[in-house]
Amino acid sequence: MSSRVTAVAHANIALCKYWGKSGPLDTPATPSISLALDSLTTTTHVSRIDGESDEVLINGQVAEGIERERVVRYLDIWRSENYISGHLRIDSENSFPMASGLASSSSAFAALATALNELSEQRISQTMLSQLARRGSGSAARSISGGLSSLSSGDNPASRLLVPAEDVPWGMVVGVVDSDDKKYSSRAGMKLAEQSSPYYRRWVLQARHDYRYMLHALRSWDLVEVGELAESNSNAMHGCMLASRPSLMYWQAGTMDIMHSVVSWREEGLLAYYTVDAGSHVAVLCHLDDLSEVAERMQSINSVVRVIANRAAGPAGLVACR
Ligand code: 2P0
Repeated sequence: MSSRVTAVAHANIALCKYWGKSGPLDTPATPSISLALDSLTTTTHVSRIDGESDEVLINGQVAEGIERERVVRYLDIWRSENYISGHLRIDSENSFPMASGLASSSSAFAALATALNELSEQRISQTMLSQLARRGSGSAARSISGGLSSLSSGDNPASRLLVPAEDVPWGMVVGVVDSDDKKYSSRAGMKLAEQSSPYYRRWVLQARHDYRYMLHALRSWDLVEVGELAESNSNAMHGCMLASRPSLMYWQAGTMDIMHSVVSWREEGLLAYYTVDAGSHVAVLCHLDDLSEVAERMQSINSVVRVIANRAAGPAGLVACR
């Protein structure tokens, strides 16, 4: 029986966004499709401890308050299913900024679920593991399978691998802009949008429509079609967010700088398309051959504080057990 397990998972950025959830199993209201990114990783060590409570470390700091609660509540789900027992020490490190719209919870909960699965010795199927990762964070379900993955809406969905990382001819350059931690978590933001945005129902319909077209566009590897759809899907989600009361305005001035720049690069012939999650940073989809060009251009935008170029990443996995 392993007493210490280490797992790694990659964050993913959605081309068709998941925004809206309902019910005790956090069922997604919209189906989504995402790309896992190889430079955005979470490495999580999990070990058994004798203490009275769980210990949670994030990026070398003892986690407190809501951050700790979220992890402990997640461990409680595994304990309530009798997959694990007793208390654990969770030590998690991210290679990139957290709580800022870079999908850190996707890699965090995918790495944690993968480590817990090994520790539990339950031999949980990939489908069930993805469902369990989703209970920690909706987008984490897609980081279990990596590459280009989909997550449907409806009852208790699991992710489905559409295209493995090695077959994806595209990458994403992330432009990090100056911003505080976001005011609304995705969970709180989704609830606010559902309760107050006049466009929420329209967004859900549009997202379902975009998802079907995206699956179709991916079959022909048409970056123009995929990119245009990804951009308009992101804009539609932000339209719904912006119209919430109070407004969910995740964008900063730097976010707008990047979006405008990407549109002008396209006018110059560079195929690049932006997408923005529930935060201020921007991910730009492009051909792998254009990855360095896009990264260089991104670097030259004044409001960009960090540039992270990514190829597609594989599934979550174990790196060590003892
Ligand atoms: C996505 N997002 O499809 C969308 C786009 C944010 C915008 O999934 O509350 O981190 O942790 O379950 O899964 C963010 O939501 O939310 C998300 P929680 P999650 O990637």
